[in-house]
Amino acid sequence: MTLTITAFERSPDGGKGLARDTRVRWALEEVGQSYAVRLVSFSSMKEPAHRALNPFGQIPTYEDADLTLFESGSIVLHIAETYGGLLPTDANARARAITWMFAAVSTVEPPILEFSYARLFEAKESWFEQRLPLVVGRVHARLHDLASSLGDADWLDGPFSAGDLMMVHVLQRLKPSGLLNEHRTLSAYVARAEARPAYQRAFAAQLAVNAGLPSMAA
Ligand code: GTB
Repeated sequence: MTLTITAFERSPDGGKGLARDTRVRWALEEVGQSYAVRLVSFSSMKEPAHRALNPFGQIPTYEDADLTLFESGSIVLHIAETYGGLLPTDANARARAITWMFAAVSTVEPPILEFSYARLFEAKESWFEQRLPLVVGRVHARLHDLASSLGDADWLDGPFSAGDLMMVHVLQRLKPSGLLNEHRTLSAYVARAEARPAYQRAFAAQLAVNAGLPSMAA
C-alpha cells in the first residue's frame, strides 16, 4: 500500500496551506518520501469509515502498511523517526527538537487558535471588541517569548528540525491577520522556512487542490 494521507477536498483557507495536512506533506517532502493523498469532504470525515482512521472525524490521517495514525504532531514525529533528516541523531538534541514540537502544539498553537476562532465565530457578539484585545495580548505574549528564545538564530535549536517545521506551520496561521508582522524575527523565521524547497513542494501540492476556492481563514 502506498503511504496515504487525507486532506480537505476543499480547504476553507482556499489554498493558503494552513490546514494541517500541509505540515504532514511538508515533513514527507523534507525526508523525500512519496505519498498519496485521499481528499475527503466535510461530511465524509464524519462517516464511520473515516472515524475508523481518526475518531474525531478530522484530517489529516496517515496510513502506511498496517499503521494508521491521526494527530498531525504524532504523524510528523513518526515520519521524522522513521525516515531521518528531521531530528538530530544526538539523543539530547533529539529530545530538545521533540520538545519544540510539543511546544508548538501545546503552548504556542492554543492562543493562536483562540484568536482565529474569535475572529471567525465571535465577531458579531456584543462583547467581541472588548474581548479581542485580551485574546490578542495572549498571542503576543507567546510570540514575544518565542522570539526571545529564537534570538538571532536561524532555527530553534541547531539545524532545521521537525520542531521548526511544526512551529512554523503553527505561526503561519497568523499570517492572514498580520499579527505575526509585529514580531520581525519570527516573520523572518517563517519566511526562511517557507523558502525551503520541501515546503515549496508541499505548498504547491495543496494549492493544486485548493486554488481558486474562497478563503475563510482569519
Ligand atoms: N489536533 C489535530 C491535529 O493536529 O491533527 C487537529 C486536526 C484538525 O483540526 N483538523 C481540521 C479538521 O479536520 C483541519 S486542520 N476540521 C474539520 C472538522 O473538525 O470537522 C484545521 C484548519 C482548518 C481550516 C483552516 N483555515 O481555513 O485556515 C486552518 C486550519
